[in-house]
Amino acid sequence: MDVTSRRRFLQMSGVAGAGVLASPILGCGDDAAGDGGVDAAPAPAFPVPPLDDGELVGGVRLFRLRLQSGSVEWVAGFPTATYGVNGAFLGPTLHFRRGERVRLEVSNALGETTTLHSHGLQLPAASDGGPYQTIAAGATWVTEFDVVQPAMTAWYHPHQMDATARHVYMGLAGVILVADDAPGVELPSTYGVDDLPLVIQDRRLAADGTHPYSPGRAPSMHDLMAGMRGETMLVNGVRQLRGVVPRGLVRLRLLNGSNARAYQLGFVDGRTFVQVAGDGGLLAAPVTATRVLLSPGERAEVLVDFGGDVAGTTVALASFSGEVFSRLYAGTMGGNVSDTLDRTTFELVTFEVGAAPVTSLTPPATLPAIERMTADQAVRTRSIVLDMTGPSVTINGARMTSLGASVPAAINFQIPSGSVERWDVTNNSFMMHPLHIHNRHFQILDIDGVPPPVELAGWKDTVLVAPGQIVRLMLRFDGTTDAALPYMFHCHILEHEDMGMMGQFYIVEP
Ligand SMILES: [Cu+2]
Repeated sequence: MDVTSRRRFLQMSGVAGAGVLASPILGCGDDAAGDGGVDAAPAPAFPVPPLDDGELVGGVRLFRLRLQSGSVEWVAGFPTATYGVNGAFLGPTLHFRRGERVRLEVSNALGETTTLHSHGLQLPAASDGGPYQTIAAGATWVTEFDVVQPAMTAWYHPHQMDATARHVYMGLAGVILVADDAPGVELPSTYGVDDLPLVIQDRRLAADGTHPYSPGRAPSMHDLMAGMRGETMLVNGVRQLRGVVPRGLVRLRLLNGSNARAYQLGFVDGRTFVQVAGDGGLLAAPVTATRVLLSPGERAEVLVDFGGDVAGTTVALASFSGEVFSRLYAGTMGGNVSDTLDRTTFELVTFEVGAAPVTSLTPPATLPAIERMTADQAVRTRSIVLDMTGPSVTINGARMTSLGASVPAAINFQIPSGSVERWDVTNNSFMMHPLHIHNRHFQILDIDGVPPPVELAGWKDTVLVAPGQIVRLMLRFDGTTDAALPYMFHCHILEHEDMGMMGQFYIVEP
């Protein structure tokens, strides 16, 4: 990165953390090209997290991740205390390749226990990074696993029992790109140029730069029940993110990394885009749309064509939250757990159309078929009821109070490997809950009895369940078995997760 670009990024981001300064913003390795995945960027153009290709050691791709404290000056003159991975806030984009073995060495310099969960990856339970894989202060967690899944956008974040919400809000999160050598669809893939991760988060910043999870402060019971929201929007850790895109096709990897807020994303000029992927990789067909709704934890990949724009044109990506408010929040109680932004439209990113594109790609006309699972494949059915009563958030009436212990009784599903199950998820409460299931991607069978639209019919790991809805999921539990270590499933409103809206399942020998 040249000096001008670096200064420009820092001006835009207000980043003061030494860790961010120390690492290149576009850290593409020389070995990135030619693997069918992400290409090295010819020139920095857009403020994105650094790309981390790891280091091949004895055939294993090693990533060294350091969880550390830092600060970022989002409010001029008032640095906010933050957490980050190899930097002050957020972490590098990890570039995994299908078929490779990956080794994570995660050192914890935070001064408190945490974990690092790979959200959306199919992993042995011991590598999941969930609440059972704690990393004590000063310790290093080392885990290895094979990357077995097709190309997709996943992400990582802590999953520490009772502290996930705070650790993510402080800044611990990052994107994982899984690349795949399989022949097929050609998509923009020059990282930081026409392949851009956008980590969308909101923060409640006071005039002195603090927020409710700052050291010495604590969220209110209302914030815990509603889920922590904020009025300051950050994308890739930057307020009012602005960047230059080529005058051609651009791929946005959208990640809702917020603790509790959903976003109804679209462009303010009404332009269409083509959604090609959801949580678990490519959809069965491209979907031309003007909106994509993402609840916390969900991802979408969309292609935006800036080829018809005059250089210098600016276009904003916004959340048209008011359009979906009445779907996501019901009645007076729903009104109480939402905020002003949930009822309105607000901008997130400004794209400035730059010079000629680096490719002449157009959106794919078709995508590889996805075999749909059918209800009759299920060998058993489970009922998952999401509810909020009084000051508690529950799954099947239970609230996980500490690891493996719940009130009134722990949810511990024993699932024989190879089983196909149907999970009927009912939301009896007045607000949406995004249900996330670790390790296994699922398909939505139907929503209130209606088959899902194409954009929700691909593989997913997180599903928005609106008030009063019944969403039926089809899951196939294969892969590694472990009778001793469970995987988690939980609401991805992180305050709800911390309050115990979480169950566990074991994949056991058949
Ligand atoms: Cu919830």
